[in-house]
Amino acid sequence: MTTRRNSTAARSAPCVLLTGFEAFDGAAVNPSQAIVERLDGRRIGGRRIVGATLPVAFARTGPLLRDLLERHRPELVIALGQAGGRAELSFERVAVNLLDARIADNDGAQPVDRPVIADAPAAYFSTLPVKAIVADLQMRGIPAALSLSAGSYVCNQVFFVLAHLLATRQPAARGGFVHVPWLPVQTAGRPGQPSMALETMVEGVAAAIACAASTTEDLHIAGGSTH
Ligand code: PCA
Repeated sequence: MTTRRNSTAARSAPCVLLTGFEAFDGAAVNPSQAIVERLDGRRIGGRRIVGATLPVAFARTGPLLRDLLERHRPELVIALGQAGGRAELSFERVAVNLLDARIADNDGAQPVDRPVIADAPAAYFSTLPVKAIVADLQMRGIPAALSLSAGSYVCNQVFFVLAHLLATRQPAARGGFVHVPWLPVQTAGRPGQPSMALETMVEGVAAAIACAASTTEDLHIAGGSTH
């Protein structure tokens, strides 16, 4: 009886959906998946974290994301992906309605110059308080930055589909996308390339969730991303 009451309470607690991606482009790991596995099931600021790993596959991510949103009805969604070569946790500001894949996805698909969703707007903004989050992380000593482009590959697709679904079906929920650097092990054969320890990324994403959950108005401070 108690167990049932507890589990019902657990299910009804406000939920944060946290997604990552499987490995792609011949890599053995994807840090975004490792972060999600570490935070799945945790509670942050009274919210239950529900983690999910998405395939790096243009045809499959949209329906999966839609199902996850319908099943969990999250109040907050943070989608993560790897951006090798970046040095900071990058809080993406703009999802663009464009696919232009530099390499094939894990299913062998390589769309070029196609919309993510035909007849949808050209772009959406993140509805996360990105400036407040970046300021909070920097104060904690965690490298964080704003970014104007999530690229035109599967990460941008997920960001755009997420933004479109939230705008059209779940407008009370907020969400956005964060690109994360390579793990140190991924730069072993890439001298001079930046990386970030998994612990630091987990701490940064957890702090970002807490900040987003408690901040409804973003800071109005100069940001001025150059990329
Ligand atoms: N990064 C890729 C797709 C999956 C991932 O982790 C991207 O930036 O589009």
